[in-house]
Amino acid sequence: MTVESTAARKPRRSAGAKSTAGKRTTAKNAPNAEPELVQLLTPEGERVKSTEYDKYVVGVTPEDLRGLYRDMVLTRRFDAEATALQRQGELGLWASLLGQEAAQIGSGRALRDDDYVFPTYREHGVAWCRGVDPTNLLGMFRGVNNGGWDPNGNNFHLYTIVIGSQTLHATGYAMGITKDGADSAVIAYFGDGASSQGDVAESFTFSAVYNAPVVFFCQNNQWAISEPTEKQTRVPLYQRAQGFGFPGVRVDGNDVLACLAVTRWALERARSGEGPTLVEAYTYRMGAHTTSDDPTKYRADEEREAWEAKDPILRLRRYLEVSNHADEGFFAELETESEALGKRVREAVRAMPDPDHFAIFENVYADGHALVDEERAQFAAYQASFADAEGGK
Ligand SMILES: Cc1ncc(C[n+]2csc(CCOP(=O)(O)OP(=O)(O)O)c2C)c(N)n1
Repeated sequence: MTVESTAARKPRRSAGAKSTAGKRTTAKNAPNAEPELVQLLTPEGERVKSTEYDKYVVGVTPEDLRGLYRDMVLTRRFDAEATALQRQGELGLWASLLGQEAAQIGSGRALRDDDYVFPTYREHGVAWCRGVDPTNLLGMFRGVNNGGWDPNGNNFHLYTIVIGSQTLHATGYAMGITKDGADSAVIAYFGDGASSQGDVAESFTFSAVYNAPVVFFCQNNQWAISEPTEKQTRVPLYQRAQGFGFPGVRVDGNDVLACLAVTRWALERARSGEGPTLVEAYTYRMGAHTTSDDPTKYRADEEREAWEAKDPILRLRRYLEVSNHADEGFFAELETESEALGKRVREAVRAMPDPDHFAIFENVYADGHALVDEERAQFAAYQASFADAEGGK
């Protein structure tokens, strides 16, 4: 059974949301821009028809939808556990994906096993879709491994913190796929802030010129730490693609079904030799940039509250309920599964060794380096300065 549209009545739109079928609005910072938003599920959980993108989700069954919901719920549960573990001193840092579950699960579930993913440091939902065990991600944030998984095991590259650099790696990998004559594709994740990096512009140029099978998936979560998107661009980000010679589209990043459809479309283009696509998933970082950040210093509570009304999990739940695709038993079982995941992750992290504070100085240069030696000595002296505070331990 396939999923029917429940939008026999005219779709309602929430404040700020613009569907492709609806009225165009002009971004206040971009006089000539007319941003459109691909949306298949409204924040109220109503199915919106799309002449262009419905065909990419036509085979999505109620079971598939429950699967997408489960992915998002478990990812959010895992993410909440990781934030708590950082607060308890078990992790050095955590970069929460709260609010971005639909963008990541929708795009992640559009991929084939032989496709290759280049993530940033926030793609926990995509890692989940690729089968990377969540505890492996946490080992890196605890400082006890240098990545924690074999990139080739799941075709999921290591987390990349050098902003935007992975788009170049993705482009090179995609060019290699073409040379191999394969029909797999590459997806590169990056943020709105990264879009200002030269690396991203270079990867757009190369991928366009070489017709590389790569999907640039930009999660515009509105903030690059404390910098708002209007400080990154004068035009909607997806429109940048046009200048490089390939299509760009803005999708409602809190709508998992639309993210699935749009990513499938972009991957299909890549596979069929049509080259790169820029997908701008318009979403919101509901939490802090990382656990080292305090967003109350630079953004208003009302902004977050407005986005909470567009919560990606809530909207799919509403759709599942109204269309009778999931019953109370399903939600209850998922709750139990979520708690079990939290417990498993918690126990696994607590069982991990403490990080070796000096490991950071290793593997920088094969033969060592005077500057690294100096820094190591400085750090040793700094640590020794706490000896008294710890009772001479
Ligand atoms: C090349 C480089 N410059 C600066 C930084 C510091 N930095 C870390 S995250 C970040 C903001 C990234 O914002 P965005 O690309 O929007 O992604 P988000 O964190 O919002 O997901 C910056 C500037 C870095 N890691 N790498």
